[in-house]
Amino acid sequence: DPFKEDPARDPRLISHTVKPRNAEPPNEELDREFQTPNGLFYVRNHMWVPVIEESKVGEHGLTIELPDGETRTYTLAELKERFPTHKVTAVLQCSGNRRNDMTRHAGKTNGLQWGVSAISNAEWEGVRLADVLADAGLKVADATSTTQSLVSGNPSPNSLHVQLTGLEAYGSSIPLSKALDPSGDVLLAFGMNGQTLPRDHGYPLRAVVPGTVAARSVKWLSKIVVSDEESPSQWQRRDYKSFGPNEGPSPDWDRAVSIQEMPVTSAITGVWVGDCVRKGRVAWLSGARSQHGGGKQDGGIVDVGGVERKVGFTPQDRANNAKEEAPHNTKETSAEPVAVQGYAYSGGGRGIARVDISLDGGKTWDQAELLDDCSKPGACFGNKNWTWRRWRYLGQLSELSLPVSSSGTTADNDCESSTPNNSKDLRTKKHCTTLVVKATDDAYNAQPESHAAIFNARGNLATAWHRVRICPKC
Ligand code: MTE
Ligand code: MO
Repeated sequence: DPFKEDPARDPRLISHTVKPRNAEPPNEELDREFQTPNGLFYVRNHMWVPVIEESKVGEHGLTIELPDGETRTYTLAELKERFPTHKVTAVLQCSGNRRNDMTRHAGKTNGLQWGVSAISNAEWEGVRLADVLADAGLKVADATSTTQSLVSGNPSPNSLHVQLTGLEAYGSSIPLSKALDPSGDVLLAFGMNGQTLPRDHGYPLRAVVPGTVAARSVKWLSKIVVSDEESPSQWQRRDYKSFGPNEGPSPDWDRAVSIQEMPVTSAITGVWVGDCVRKGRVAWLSGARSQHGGGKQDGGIVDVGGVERKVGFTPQDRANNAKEEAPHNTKETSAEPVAVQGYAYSGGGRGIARVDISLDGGKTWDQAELLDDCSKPGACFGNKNWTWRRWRYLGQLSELSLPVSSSGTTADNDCESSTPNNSKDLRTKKHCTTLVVKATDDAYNAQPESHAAIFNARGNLATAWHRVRICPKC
C-alpha cells in the first residue's frame, strides 16, 4: 500500500477520495479567515505523499537542467542559505473547483466532483525561482521580444518552458516568462502560514505559481528542466486543458492550450436567514455586536473583519430588530434579513473590482462588501493581487415568507448555514429563492451566466455565476 505513510488529515476536511487523498474544507470554514489554516487547506494529490525523513530534509535535492543540458543540484539547506527568503500571499485553486456545479447545471463531466472549496489562500515562504535559475547559469534575453533575443543570441523567455517535477513523478510546466517576471512572484516554497510546509502540501519543497492554475504549483519538487517544450506529462498535455461545448468526451488534446492564468470566479460559502441574522449569531455579525457593546445593532453600521463599514441596512432592518422583542407567532412577515458570505478570485494578478449579488435569481442586483484583508501593513505579500477577495452581504429577502411552525417560533435557532454542501432542508417551493453571485475583475472580465455556455467534458474552469437555492427552515 503506497499510501500507508500518508499523513493524518484534519477530520473536518470533506474527502472525495482517500487514496489518493482529495479533500476540501466545509464551505463555511473555507473563508472564515483570510489565510486558510493549513489543516483546512484543500488537498489535491494524484498519488501518495512522498516520505522525507526529517533528519535528512536538509539534504533534499533540487536539480536544475538548463537548455544546453548543463545541470546543477541544490540541497534544501543550500537554497535556504544562498538565496534571500521572500513571502507571497497567494491563492491556489484547482482547475476542477466548482465542477459539481457544472455537472448539475450542464451535464456529466469527468473528474473529481469538487464543490466550491477546491481553493484556498495562504502566505507562502521560500526563495524566488528566478534567483535560483539565474544562479544555475540560465541566460535569457531580458526583453521578451523575439527580435531582441535573436540579436542577443539568447532564447526568448516566451518560447521556453520551465518543467517542474515532483518526487512521485507528477509534473507540469509554466512559461519561462512567468518564472522570470520580476512581478511574477514564483516561489520555491518551504513555509506555509508561518509553519513548515505540511506533507500534504509538498514538504519539504514546492513550487508556488501565483495567479496560475494550482496544477502548476508542483509539490515535493525535485527537478526543474528549462526546455523549448512544455512538460511531456499527461497533466500538462491532457488533463489541465479546457475545450468547446462541441468537442465532447474525446477532444483534440494537442490543439487546446494548457490552462495557466485562471479566469475570474466567485462563490457563496454561507447563507443565514431570519432570527439567526437578527440576533447576530452569524460569526461576522456577532463580532460586530460585541464591538459596539450591549448587543445592540448600531444604526446600520456593522463591523466586518475589524473594519467599520456601511452595509445595506434599511429602516426595515431596524423594524426587524425591534420585532425581536415581539412574540414570533405574529410573524407572517414579508421580509427576512439574510446574511451571505463568500469569495471572489481572478488569476494573473488581477484584482476583484466588484461582486454583484442577487437575492431573486438574477432579476435584481445589489453589491457585496469587499473585505480589506490586505489593507493592514504586513497582511499581504506580493507584487500583484494573488489573493482572493472575501465578501460579505446583509440584505432583505422581501419576497420570501417564512412559515410559522406549530410552536409559533421559527426554528432556525441553530443557525446552520444553508450552503450547497448543507442543503438538506428541502421545503415547499414558495419558501425558496435562488441567490446568485458574480464577480468582475479589474480587467472587467466577468463570469459567464451559464455553465452550459462554457461546458466542457472535463469540467474544467467551471466559473459560471454561482447560484444557491435556499429554502429557509420552518
Ligand atoms: N504536485 C505533485 N507533486 N503531485 C500532485 O498530485 N497536484 C496538483 C498540484 N501539485 C499535485 C501537485 C494539483 S492538480 C493541485 S490542484 C495542487 O497541487 C493542489 O495543491 P494542494 O494539495 O496543496 O492544495
Ligand atoms: Mo488541481
